[in-house]
Amino acid sequence: MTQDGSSPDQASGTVHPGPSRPGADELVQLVDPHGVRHPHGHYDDLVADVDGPALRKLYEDMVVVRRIDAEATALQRQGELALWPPLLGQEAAQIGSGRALRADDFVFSSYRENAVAYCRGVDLADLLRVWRGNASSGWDPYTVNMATPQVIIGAQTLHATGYAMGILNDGADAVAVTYFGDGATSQGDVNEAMVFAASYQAPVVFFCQNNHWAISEPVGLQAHVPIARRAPGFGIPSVRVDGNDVLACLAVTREALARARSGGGPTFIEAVTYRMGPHTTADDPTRYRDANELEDWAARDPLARLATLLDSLGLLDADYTDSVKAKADAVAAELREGCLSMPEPAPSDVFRHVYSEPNSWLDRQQDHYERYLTSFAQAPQEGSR
Ligand SMILES: Cc1ncc(C[n+]2csc(CCOP(=O)(O)OP(=O)(O)O)c2C)c(N)n1
Repeated sequence: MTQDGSSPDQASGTVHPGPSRPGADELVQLVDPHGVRHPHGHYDDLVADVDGPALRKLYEDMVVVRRIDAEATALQRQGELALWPPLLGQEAAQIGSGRALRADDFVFSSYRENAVAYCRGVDLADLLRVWRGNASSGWDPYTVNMATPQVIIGAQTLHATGYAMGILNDGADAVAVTYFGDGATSQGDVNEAMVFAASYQAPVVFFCQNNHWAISEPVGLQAHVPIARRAPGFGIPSVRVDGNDVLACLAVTREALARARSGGGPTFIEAVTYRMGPHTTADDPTRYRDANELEDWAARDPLARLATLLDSLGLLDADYTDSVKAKADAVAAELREGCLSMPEPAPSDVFRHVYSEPNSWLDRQQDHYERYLTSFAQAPQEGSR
């Protein structure tokens, strides 16, 4: 028997589930791509409290974060941001998991989890600060319990595991949650993080958004079996979930958090979703991606399916959709205003926040740099002689 009560099959490398837990290959789905809700023997209980108003709130969240994404993309196209990593298509994975978290849990994400940041209450302008080149980092992690975006692929999984080991030492019942992509699972860091998480039974949730592409590399190149199958090899129970089904993502994340809080250790979640936009605004996916594939996934759009479900429940009336649109427009306007009114940093600000305490070596560099900049003001202007 393994730690989660399942029996390992050495020949295939898979872990067969115990009687009540789904296996690593089952794609947990509560709402299908046509917006039809299906009963699930194990996961229904975990979302039994999600009534009509709660479903509407999840829909509103997804509409708002899609609008944030569109506005930030527009700002980049207008030259106001240097770069933007769109989350289009991944709203359900991020809102479903993000809304499962408690305020004292701590998130360690990569650069695409802007919807998770929205759930944590990150200030809208702070979402853009780093992409505008205005600051080397976005926000104070301790005010929202979310580290600033990690660009080094997979590094944040180690930070999360270390933080989770700290939670154990403190005797607290918070959980560290780390987000990363399918490509990141090829990194040593992610595998090392899983070894430590399993060894210490650390309260950490590994949330992998399998969006099918690591820039131009398709997931099949690196993963010949479902990614969720890897974690049991480290002794970590795993689950595959339909990443475009917000309710299912909420359910599996709640289960993983409950396991971690009650001393059950780490869980690996593979949310099977799709990046409908480019990797970043600097990328052109038409150079490597088949248009038919995009069309197939657009038919599984996470927002459209929840809208269909709400409609079938009589919860998608015009008053409601108008109010959701008004909220999304207001958030987008606030985002734009926050971006355009950001004070420009001074050149010497690049030396701030490098060390937490004064550092004479850095002070000397700053002094040299300031004298260098002053030299331009003192240099004779061309044509003045
Ligand atoms: C350690 C490291 N290697 C390479 C890169 C360059 N890089 C940036 S994004 C990316 C692909 C990441 O794909 P995935 O983990 O699937 O996440 P996604 O961007 O699809 O959300 C790579 C290789 C990097 N940032 N860090």
